[in-house]
Amino acid sequence: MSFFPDVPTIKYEGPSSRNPLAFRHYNADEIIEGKPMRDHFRFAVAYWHTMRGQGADPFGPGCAVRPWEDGTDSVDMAIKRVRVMFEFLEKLGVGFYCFHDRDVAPEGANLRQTNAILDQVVKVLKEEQQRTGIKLLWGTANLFSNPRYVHGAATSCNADVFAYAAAQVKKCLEVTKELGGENYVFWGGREGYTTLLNTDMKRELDHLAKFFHMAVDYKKKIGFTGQFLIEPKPKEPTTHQYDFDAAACLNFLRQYGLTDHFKLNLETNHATLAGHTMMHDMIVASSAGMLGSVDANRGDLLLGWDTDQFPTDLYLTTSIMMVILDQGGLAPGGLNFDAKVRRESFEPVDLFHAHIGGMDAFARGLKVAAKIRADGVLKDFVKQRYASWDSGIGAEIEQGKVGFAELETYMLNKGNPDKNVSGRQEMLENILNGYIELA
Ligand code: XLS
Ligand code: NI
Ligand code: NI
Repeated sequence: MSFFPDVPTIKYEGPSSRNPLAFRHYNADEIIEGKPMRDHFRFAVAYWHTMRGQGADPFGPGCAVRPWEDGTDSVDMAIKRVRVMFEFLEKLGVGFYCFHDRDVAPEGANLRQTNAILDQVVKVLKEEQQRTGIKLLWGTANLFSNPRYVHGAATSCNADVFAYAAAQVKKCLEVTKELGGENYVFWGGREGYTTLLNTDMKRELDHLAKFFHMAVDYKKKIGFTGQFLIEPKPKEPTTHQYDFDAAACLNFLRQYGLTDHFKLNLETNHATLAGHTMMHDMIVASSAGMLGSVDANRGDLLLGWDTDQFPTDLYLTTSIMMVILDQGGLAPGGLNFDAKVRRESFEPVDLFHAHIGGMDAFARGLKVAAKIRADGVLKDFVKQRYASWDSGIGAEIEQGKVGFAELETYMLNKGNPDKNVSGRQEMLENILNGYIELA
């Protein structure tokens, strides 16, 4: 039985294809920089958007047409949805998926029942993974939907809620391990505040760090070897989220002695909500050796919230792939489409169009980035721009051989600095455009 009877397996047909249900650029086996495309990206589909997103917004309910849904949140429905998800993944040719515990299985009346239900669904997930060879990129616990998390989870003012969250993450770690998950993500759902008038920020941050240390201990205890990832986001649902951006997360991890155990999972729309470009946050993380994985999406510059759109912008995908290639890849991380179709795109086939577009845009971004790297144009320009640091006084500064007094003597003798040269931004943008035109 097929849940997408009208959709064939999506194939690569090349740039001239006009078939909307084909890849024009994503060619999984094509070798770029010595590696097949599929291994550069490690694409994943997000269970919460693709299987659970119904298109609700604050002005109306979801109106997505999903013929396989029976309108219930039953365990049977959860199991059926697993089959739908894996048919979708297979037809799309994507090798990974990601989930929250609550996306895949409903809650029971108490923690014990909830865990038992999760186990039932995990059995089916495992079966489908074995049947298809599709893998779990990362698991995560939903610590934000249930009303118990109204004040946060690890940063709640209610110690019992912290305890419940710990138990939930414990179970989710076990399940992620059971499914061979390659990473585990902590996105701080409601870990933040809406007003400082009722908030003890220092205490909440101490608790958050304590929670992470407990997770590290438990990970060791059960021998889970996946990479832990923190996902920054500056706001939404809270006014201020503690894991604001890459820099704030790195500072937090350093302050609390957690850097050896975590890397970052960066999401485009979160970076832009923080007032950064994705490339900015990626370079912050990557240059600290802390870029672990990417939630691939984009925002809408006209809207101030997390619109989670599919990434189709070639400048965006090119910049992301430049950083990924520069750091030698993302594995064990990957590119997870934390993205949803628009409310108006309510048919099942739209889920395919959306992912195809994202994958094609990344394929082009990869080709452009690889070509720019091979030609060395930007690298050579940057190298030349900093040439004054390669010898003479610049090298002495970098090597720590001189201080203020020596620099004063140097400048008193020289009189004035060497002339500055142009940054050539427009020329570089033109060069980039030239590469994008060719891709
Ligand atoms: C929400 C986050 C979330 C995480 C997983 O904005 O992006 O979807 O990726 O909890
Ligand atoms: Ni995300
Ligand atoms: Ni998001």
